[in-house]
Amino acid sequence: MQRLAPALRQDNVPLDLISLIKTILAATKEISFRVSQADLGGLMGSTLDENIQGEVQKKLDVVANELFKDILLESGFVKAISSEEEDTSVAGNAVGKYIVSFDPLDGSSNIDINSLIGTIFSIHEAPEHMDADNPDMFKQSGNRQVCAGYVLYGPSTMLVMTTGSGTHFYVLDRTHGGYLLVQRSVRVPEDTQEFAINMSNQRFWQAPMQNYINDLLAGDTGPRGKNFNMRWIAAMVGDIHRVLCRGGIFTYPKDSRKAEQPYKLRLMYEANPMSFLIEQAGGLAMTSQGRIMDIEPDSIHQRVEVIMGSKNEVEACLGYYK
Ligand code: AFP
Repeated sequence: MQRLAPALRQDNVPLDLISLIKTILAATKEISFRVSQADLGGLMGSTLDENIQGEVQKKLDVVANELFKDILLESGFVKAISSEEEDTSVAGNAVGKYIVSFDPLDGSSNIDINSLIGTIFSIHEAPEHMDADNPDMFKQSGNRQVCAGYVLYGPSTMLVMTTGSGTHFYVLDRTHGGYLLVQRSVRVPEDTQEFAINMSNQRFWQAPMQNYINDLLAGDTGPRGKNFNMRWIAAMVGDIHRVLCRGGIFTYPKDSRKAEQPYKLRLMYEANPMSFLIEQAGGLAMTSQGRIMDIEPDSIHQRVEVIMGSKNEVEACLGYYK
């Protein structure tokens, strides 16, 4: 099995980007170890603080965020970072070539139940004309990502990453301490009979999503003429990993629970990196209005509607919005 750096060189990834990716992965190995220690490391449970998103922070959220921040800012490769757990971007090396957005631990509500969690990251080139402390550097569309990926801290620790030459799977090999390539150019099946949505919010969705899900639930006697299965992991990393492995549609639609916040998922830390991975694997990553990666962001913590996965099923869902 191929090691990470040769696999990246095969895709013509520049050497400085390979070094940055290896820096990010060093942090994920440490987090993977801490996650595996669970209560033994005293890191279960919540802090008394809320993050900028208004969510109570788990102790592991804070530890993972600090680890990422320190290792990236000390690396010299990075002009600034932005994190789901930080109020605004944090400046690094004034002449660093890249900026990194990350969700240090996605699926925080799964931490205390020893269930799936992961780290999501997205890399853009840093605009040379902006100062390192200018958060506007991060207002770049997903189309301009040079790398995106996640690390899933599951029964095995897996890295799923793209640099624009397909989406590849790697597994952390604890015997030599590095990630090994296990599947190159993963493809999302175009058709599926599996959907992922938080059904408890059904009454808050817009009519098109209500109608689409009702038709899936009607099964083989309904308009879709086939039965659908449902899965919900409550961690986007887990749900998207399943979609990449065997197809499916994952959606977090617009809802009316909070008028001032109609969307749940974050563009920079969740939607854009997952869109890059899904599209590079032949799937679609959309809102009901267009491609997610075409969105020109207006703030670093922006939230967005998400409908992504198997191509034909995403198109079927979008048909309800026409
Ligand atoms: P946290 O990491 O902040 O817990 O959120 C996880 C997440 O943003 C995403 O990964 C899940 O798909 C979604 O929230 C789950 O949300 P529900 O609370 O609706 O299950």
